[in-house]
Amino acid sequence: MGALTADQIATYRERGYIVLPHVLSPTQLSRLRQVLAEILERARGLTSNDAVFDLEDSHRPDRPRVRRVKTPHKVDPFFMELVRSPAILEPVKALLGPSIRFQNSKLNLKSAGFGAAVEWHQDWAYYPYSNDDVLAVGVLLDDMTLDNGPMLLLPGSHRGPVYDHHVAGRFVGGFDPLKAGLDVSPAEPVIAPAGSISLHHVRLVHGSDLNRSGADRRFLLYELAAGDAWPLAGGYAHYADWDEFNSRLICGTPTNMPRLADVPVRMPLPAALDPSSLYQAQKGLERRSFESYVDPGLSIPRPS
Ligand SMILES: O=C(O)CCC(=O)C(=O)O
Repeated sequence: MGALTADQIATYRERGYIVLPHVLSPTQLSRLRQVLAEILERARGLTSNDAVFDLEDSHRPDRPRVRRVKTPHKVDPFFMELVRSPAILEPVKALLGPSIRFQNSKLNLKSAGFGAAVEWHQDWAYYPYSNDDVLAVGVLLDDMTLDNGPMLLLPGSHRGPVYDHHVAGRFVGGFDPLKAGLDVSPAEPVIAPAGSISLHHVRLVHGSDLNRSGADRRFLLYELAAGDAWPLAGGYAHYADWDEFNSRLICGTPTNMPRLADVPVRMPLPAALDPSSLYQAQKGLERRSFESYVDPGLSIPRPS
């Protein structure tokens, strides 16, 4: 028996995602939280985004508000150790095959009371490949509940079109479902306890609301691709040479024969005005589907 049942694999193919409860051991979960707490210590006093931290718009140096830790795997080796652990890697192999290429990691903090929304998007719009055996693993550091801005996934949308994530011809990393004529009301929230993981297909439409609750919703994401999926665009399409490209394989064997599939592709070009994070790129959207946090200290009227 593999890491996933035939039913789980069929559900992933049909709906575009699965959620596996209680995948991390208590030791892995507490280590992850501890490593994150150590990283966040470094955000004190920051005045603007840097290579590691993406800050909430309401951040102040005396009241640090980090929205995302960018590329946490470059900050602490524990993140690569975790993605290589059988608890995470085996389910991924069951869906993508024996060779897996690591693309990137990111950690969305979505803190209690103000953690920012993520507008509707498809990861595929940011990084198309030669085939779509590409997915994101989400690792829940906290319980994800209905009121702390859970990730919302639109079942089956990974088998549909790639929506236009451009405004006035420029990539903005999100789209307006109203304008696209897409009904997102059937989207389902990931509701699961801390230590669970989600696996969602790269073409699946997803987003998440502002965290209005009193509980943090910290969520680590790993972007992973089948070894024969070739990156077409985005920062990860650039590699120095053969060795550097293959150093990203976390299991399996290198191939120089990309598998080409009949997949819809729209390049994320011209690049977003600020491509430093999804949150910054999505500022280019004409209309937001989710509310933004308004600092009560600044007397700006809340949108109705
Ligand atoms: O944090 C979330 O709810 C969604 C994250 C996501 O889709 C992303 O960061 O690309």
